[in-house]
Amino acid sequence: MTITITAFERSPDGGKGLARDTRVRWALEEAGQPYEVRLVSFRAMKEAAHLALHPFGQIPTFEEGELALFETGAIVLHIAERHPGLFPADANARARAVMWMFAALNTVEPPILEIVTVKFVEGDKPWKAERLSLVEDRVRARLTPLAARLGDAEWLDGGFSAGDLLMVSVLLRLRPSGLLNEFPSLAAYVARGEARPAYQRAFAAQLAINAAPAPPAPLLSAG
Ligand SMILES: N[C@@H](CCC(=O)N[C@@H](CS)C(=O)NCC(=O)O)C(=O)O
Repeated sequence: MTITITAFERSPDGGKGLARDTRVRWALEEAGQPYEVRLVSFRAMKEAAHLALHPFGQIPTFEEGELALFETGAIVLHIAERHPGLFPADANARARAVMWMFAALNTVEPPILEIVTVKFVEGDKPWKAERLSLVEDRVRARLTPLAARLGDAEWLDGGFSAGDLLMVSVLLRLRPSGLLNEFPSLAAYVARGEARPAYQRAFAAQLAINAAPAPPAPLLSAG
């Protein structure tokens, strides 16, 4: 059955791979599953056809036969459960991989997203610098124990898993802030994730769309 995901017609990040379709592409590449992509504009994301798939009008979505999913974590979990490559065989190790998926999305990502909010939504506020400093400290408070737990290990719990896929994806969002470089072991962990051939294929696929020249603006009628 064909797998179809949705992605931005043109990602606001210009192809840095930070839009969440990259996480789903990466999971599908790790699992060796071919997929098709339906590109959606910001306007189309809020229209009925897309809202039927995603009640919040966002990307990514995942369709396979009768099944339609939204929420990146649920999509990656589904792919990991159905195909080899993202979950260990041992049931307890699998439960820990799921734990790291939740930790990435639920505990580490929220303060990281706050940095994006301060910079791009609240950038004109007089208190921006003060709030940014507070939020950056909240991020450090997550990265310090994460780095301690990772230690010298290659991945969070034995072999690479869907937990690492989401944790690396979440940490990648920090790169523009420079905060990741304060934690060299985490920066190296992210680099290991990015070096995986499956990540490289996922990144290249989204870049091919987002780095392509923009279509010409429609000509206005002179009449
Ligand atoms: N919790 C959702 C978040 C989805 C999300 O924020 N998607 C962004 C792109 S990465 C989006 O569609 N933004 C446009 C919008 O919210 O209008 C998930 O993990 O899938």
